[in-house]
Amino acid sequence: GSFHVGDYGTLLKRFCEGEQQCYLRLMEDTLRPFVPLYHGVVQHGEQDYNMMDNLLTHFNTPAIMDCKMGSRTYLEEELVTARERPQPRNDMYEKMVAVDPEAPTVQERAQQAVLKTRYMQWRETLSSTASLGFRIEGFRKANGECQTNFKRTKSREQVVEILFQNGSNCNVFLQVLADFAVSLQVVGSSLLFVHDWTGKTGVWMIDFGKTVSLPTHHTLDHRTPWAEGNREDGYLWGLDNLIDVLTDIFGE
Ligand code: 4IP
Ligand code: MN
Repeated sequence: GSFHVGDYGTLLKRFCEGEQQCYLRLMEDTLRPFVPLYHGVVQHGEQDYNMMDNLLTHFNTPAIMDCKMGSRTYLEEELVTARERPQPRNDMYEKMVAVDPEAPTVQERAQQAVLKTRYMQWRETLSSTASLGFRIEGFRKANGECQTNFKRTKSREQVVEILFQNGSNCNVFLQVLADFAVSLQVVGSSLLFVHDWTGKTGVWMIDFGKTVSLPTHHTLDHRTPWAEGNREDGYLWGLDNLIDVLTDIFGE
């Protein structure tokens, strides 16, 4: 895989330059408390890794949930590339038909391949990414049982059901979530929810491979719907909806 548990409570993640740049910036940002601390690049064999805190270190058999945030899960640059040098992918076609054999178009079927951006957009509309601005990617229960089959979890009711089943303690996250503020284009990033039986809890932003600085003077409100060129990521819209759903379940 792309992760290794490192020494002294660290985690090694396969090097990605964009992610390194993002972490370096985050370490100087008001968002610092909400991300794993970054410790630089280390080499292992031939491979470079970004080293960061392992968020699970101080938990005792934790329950974990990963919510991918935002209304868009790929970069606008990937759309440009897909138009200029399209590279249809068979692996993504296979992943698509495994979920819905009817999903590919006639042309995609003939090629047995789909463009990555098409696959990503399909995943967005199949799940709650397009309708709520976040989706549940997976969770691990305290007993070790993992569930990642949420590709079709789309409606608010379905999301509520899963959060309710899993989220014995999601209520404690409400305040932390409400304190968030975001100053980057945040694409494909997740919120990691962790809690354990001792009552310890945490929520962190993770996975910054597609989080990039904006061009000078370009700002986002993270709520305006995305249209090509505006770079909006729907992060705060999704966060609003997530907080809203959790408040419905656990708020007074
Ligand atoms: C995955 O699709 C996720 O969208 C990955 O995004 C994405 O990686 C993969 O693209 C894509 O195949 P499934 O979740 O449906 O399997 P993330 O890393 O945000 O989870 P990147 O980061 O590269 O967009 P490929 O190109 O790595 O296969
Ligand atoms: Mn990624």
